[in-house]
Amino acid sequence: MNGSHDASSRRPVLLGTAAGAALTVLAVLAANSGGDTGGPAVAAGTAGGTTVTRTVEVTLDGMRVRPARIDVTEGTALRLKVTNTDAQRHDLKVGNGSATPLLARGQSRTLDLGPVTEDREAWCTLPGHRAAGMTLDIVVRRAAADGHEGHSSDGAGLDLGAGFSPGRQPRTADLAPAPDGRIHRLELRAARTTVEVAPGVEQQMWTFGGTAPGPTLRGKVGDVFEITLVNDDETMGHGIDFHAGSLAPDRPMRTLEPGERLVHRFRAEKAGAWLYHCSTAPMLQHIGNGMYGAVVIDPPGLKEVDHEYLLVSSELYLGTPGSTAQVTKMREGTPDAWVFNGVAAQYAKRPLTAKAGERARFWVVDAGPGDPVAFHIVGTVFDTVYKEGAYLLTPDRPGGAQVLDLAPAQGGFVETTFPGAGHYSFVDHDMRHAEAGAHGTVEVGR
Ligand SMILES: [Cu+2]
Repeated sequence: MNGSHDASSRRPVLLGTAAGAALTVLAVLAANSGGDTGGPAVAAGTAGGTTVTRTVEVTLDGMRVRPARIDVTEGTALRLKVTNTDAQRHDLKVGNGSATPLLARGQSRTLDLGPVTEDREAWCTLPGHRAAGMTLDIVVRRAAADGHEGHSSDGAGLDLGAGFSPGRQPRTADLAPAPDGRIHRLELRAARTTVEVAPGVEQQMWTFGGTAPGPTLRGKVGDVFEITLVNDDETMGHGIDFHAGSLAPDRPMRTLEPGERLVHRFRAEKAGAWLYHCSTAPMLQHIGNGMYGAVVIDPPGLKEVDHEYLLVSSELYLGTPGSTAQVTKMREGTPDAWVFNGVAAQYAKRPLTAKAGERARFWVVDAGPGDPVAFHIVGTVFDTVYKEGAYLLTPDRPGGAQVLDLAPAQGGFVETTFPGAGHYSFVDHDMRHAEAGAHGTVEVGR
C-alpha cells in the first residue's frame, strides 16, 4: 500500500515550511477501503531530503478509529482526512493539541499534523469513547528501521466493525427440524483447526467436527443418539459428555488418546436444549478453546413457527491455545470477546432475516465456560420462555419476558413475533459481553 512519488518531487525543501508543503506529494492511503484490510497503514516519509506529505483517510465508527495505527517514516508530513460514519457524533483530537470539531454522521474534517518526528496518540474526546477503544496510534518509523513490519496490538480490543475476510462463510443460525427416524448416527472427529473468529482475526480452535460450536443434534423425546467419536488430534486426548443423556460416565466419557475411537450411545429421555462438551481435563481449556455444541430435544407438542434459530453463546480467548497467557485469561475470566456460534459479531455483518408479523423461536445454549448469558432482542417482547425443560411463560398468560438468562451449560428458547419492519439487535444484555462481540441483527422486512 506504499505510495510512490514522482521525480519532480525529489528536490530539497525546507521541512515544515509553506514552501515545503507546496512541493509535497500527496498520496492518499485508502486505509479503510472495503474495511477488509487488517494491517496498520504505512506512510512513506522523506526521500533524499524531500518532504513527503501523506494523506490518510481516517474513519470514526462503532467505537473505533480506522485505521487504529498509522506507521509513518520520521519526518513525513501527515494529513488526516477524518470522516465520521457513525450514527452518533465523534471527534478526533491529536496529542499535540489539534483536533476536529464534533462531527455528525457523514461530516469530514482534515487535520494537518506537519512533519511527524515522534509517536503520537489521537482519540475521540467524548466521555468514555477513548476508553472504549476510539484511539489511533501514530508510530514513527526511524529511517534505519525501514523494512520493519509494524504490528497493531494495542490491547483496546477487537475491531468488530472491520470486515471479515472475503469469501468467508458465516455459520448459519437456522435450526433445521429434527430429522426423521428415531436413531441418529453421527461421526464426530476431534481435531484442531484455525478459523476466523472475529473480523480479520484467526485463532486455532479445538473442535468437534472442525467447527466451534460442533455440529448441532436434534431429535424427539425417546430418540437414540449413536455418536462415534474419533480423536484425530495428534498430540492431545479428548472425550465427550452429552448432557442430554443419563448414563454412567466412566466408559463413554473417558479420554481417547490420539487415534482412538469410541461409540457413545444415549437415549434422550427428556426434552431440553442441552450442551455437549469435551470431557477431558482441564475442561476450562477444552471448552474454552471450542469443544462444545448443542443437542436440541423438542418438548412434545412444540408448535411450528416461521423461523427457528440456534445461538450457542460462549467466551472467546485469543492466543496460543493452552499457553500461560491464554489460560490466565480463562482463569481470570477476561475473555477477548463473547460470541454467538463461535464468531464475534458475525450476525451483525450478515443479519438473520425475517418478515414483519412472522414468529420466531430462538434456542440458546450457554457453553461458557465461565459466564452466564442474558439473551434479549431489542424491540421485542417474549411471549414464550422455555428454560431447562420447563415453560416459564406461555402466550396465554398476561405477562411478557425480556431476557432468557442462562448459567453456563443451561439452555432454552424464547419466542416472539416481530411487530414491524426494522433492524432488531439481539444481544447478551450484559453490555460488557454485547459490546465485545455478543450481538447480532435480525433484519425484518415487510
Ligand atoms: Cu478436548
